[in-house]
Amino acid sequence: MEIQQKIKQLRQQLQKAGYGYYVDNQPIMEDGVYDKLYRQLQELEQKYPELITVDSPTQRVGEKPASQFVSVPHNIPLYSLENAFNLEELKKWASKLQRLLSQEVEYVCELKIDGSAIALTYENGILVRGVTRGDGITGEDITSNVRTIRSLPLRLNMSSPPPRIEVRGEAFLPLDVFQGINQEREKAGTSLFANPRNAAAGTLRQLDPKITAQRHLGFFAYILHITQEGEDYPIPQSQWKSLTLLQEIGFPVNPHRQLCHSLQEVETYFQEWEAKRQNLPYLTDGVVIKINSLPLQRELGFTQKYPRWAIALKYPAEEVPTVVKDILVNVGRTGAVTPMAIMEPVHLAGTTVQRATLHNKDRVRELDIRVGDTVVIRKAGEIIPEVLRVIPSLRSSHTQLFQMPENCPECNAPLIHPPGEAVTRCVNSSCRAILRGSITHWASRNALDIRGLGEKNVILLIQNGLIKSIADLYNLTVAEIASLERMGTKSAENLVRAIATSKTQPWERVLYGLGIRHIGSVNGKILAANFPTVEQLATASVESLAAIAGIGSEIARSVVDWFQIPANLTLIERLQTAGLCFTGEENLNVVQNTTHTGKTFVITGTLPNLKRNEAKNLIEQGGGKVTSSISAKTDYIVVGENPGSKLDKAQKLGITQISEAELIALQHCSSVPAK
Ligand code: 1X8
Repeated sequence: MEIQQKIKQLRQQLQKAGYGYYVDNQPIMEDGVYDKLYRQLQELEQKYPELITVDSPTQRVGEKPASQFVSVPHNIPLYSLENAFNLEELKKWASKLQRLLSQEVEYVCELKIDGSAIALTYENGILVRGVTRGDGITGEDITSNVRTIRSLPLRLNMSSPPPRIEVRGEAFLPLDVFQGINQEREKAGTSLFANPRNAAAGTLRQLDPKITAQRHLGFFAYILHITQEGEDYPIPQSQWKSLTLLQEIGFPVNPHRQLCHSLQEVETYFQEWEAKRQNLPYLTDGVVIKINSLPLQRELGFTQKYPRWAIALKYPAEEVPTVVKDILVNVGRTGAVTPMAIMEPVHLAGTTVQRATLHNKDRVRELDIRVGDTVVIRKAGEIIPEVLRVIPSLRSSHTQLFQMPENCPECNAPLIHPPGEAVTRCVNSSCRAILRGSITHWASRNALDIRGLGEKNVILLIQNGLIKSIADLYNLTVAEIASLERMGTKSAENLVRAIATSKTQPWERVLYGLGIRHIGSVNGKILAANFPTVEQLATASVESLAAIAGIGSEIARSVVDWFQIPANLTLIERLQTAGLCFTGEENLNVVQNTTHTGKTFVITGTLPNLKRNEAKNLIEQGGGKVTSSISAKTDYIVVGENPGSKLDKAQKLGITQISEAELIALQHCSSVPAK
């Protein structure tokens, strides 16, 4: 047989086998046979490199990591979907459509996969481009990563493919793969992914496609844009037929779809899957309902934000019962004492959960929570789950009410309950929990950014008596650190170098790193811009501080109080001697008048693209401020997926809700949604 023919045959065999394995879950050959054919193809391609094509099964994983991703405009914008949170809202949507269309319609119901949306372009049947959703208008070109998804066809199964088709779908991490990844990360001491959706998004944005390939992403296609008729297919005129065609040309399409002829059938589908989805090997967070007819879809068109012809009906945030094994209190760097429930590990929204915050003493009293109680916990977009309620009927007879301790569990100093506040506080400035928290904060990413100085190492250094203050960090030697358990010379050298490098950090970060109450990274920047030296700041009055835009009197008081404490002045002196930067350039224009200036934002839920930190930075760069809880002073709430209870509260207070896209748009234009 001719070489070219042989290569073609091998590729077809391998493609078929891959489809059987990754899409149909019905392997058509043994692994050994597959490997043998694969090696044959590899050898032939090595011998005849001019015959290698991009759609060859050997070409899924590219060689070189990228240095960055390129932003590209979408060929067709990716809209997000309007959400409905209950059947009432679904009915409203449907009756509006009935009015607009004045005819009976069919609906297609599909599961809403909790992953990361991507857009794929095939030219002449070959995968040429994969792009993240981004803001829906532009995304990032992640073609080399998309190619590593084994269930995705590199070449379409069509005899006469059109010049171009666009496919939309969801990339996701199967739950078992997700758990494996987090187990590895735990062993390696890297931070864990909060949930499979974040992990999928992170995996798609890996610069090294080899890593993406190892992570075994799955994919389901759900939208097909095709405008040209072919010999072996007509252009589908319905969503249902599009899904069939997608499947025929080689895409994995979720099998749990249903064509419904009435809204009643849609409701039944939704209710059926509420329970059944628990047994799927991937996460779903709702059901997507689309008008079946594509001509009707075109007639309905789009609003500013959403297609009118589709809606996402979400399942309520998952709640699960578990048993409280213990109630501990945690002392943070500000001395705030937070009660935490330690529970029997349970699976919740894609992660294993065994701790939940109980917030404060008032909340504990309200819950009446006791060790041994069965409780219901919920995770609503936030990483730390919370206890929603106790199930009193499952309480055994001899339980004891939990009492907040009178003394600090770390240093035994008496705890303080400031009048009018729910918080309980340790005010012993030499409490080791406060020291631990302060140093960890000093080293954290937005402060002095000392790599390798996470909480574990901070504890190690404190326990071995090597540091009693932030300033002691700057006297540490390689020999001292290397003498500690689990610390080699190499990591000791790296740590000493990272600590030394922190001396180049600017004044605003040093100020933030000091951990003065109410001085987060935004206020740190504002103060550093207004007070170019620490001496000026240390002698400022409450009035002069409070006169600065963005600094209220409570913040002003907290700064003045901090500089009254002799130990803090000693700390500054020592840090100055060590060479840290306590001066900056006077620049009263750092925070310019933008649409964000002076506005207060709260973020809830997981944003589609931006990490929390990134969203925060964006707001702060615009002169806005991010706080963690909703109050009447909040101007905007930025709402992501699985919003928490903050959203309910914001709705009650009538606070303007914006999406990530609107947040980004706010930065670039001056039109602020009316408040
Ligand atoms: C998002 C999703 C859609 C579907 C499934 N999962 C999603 N996450 C679907 O249509 N089957 S559609 C969609 C969107 O348009 N934003």
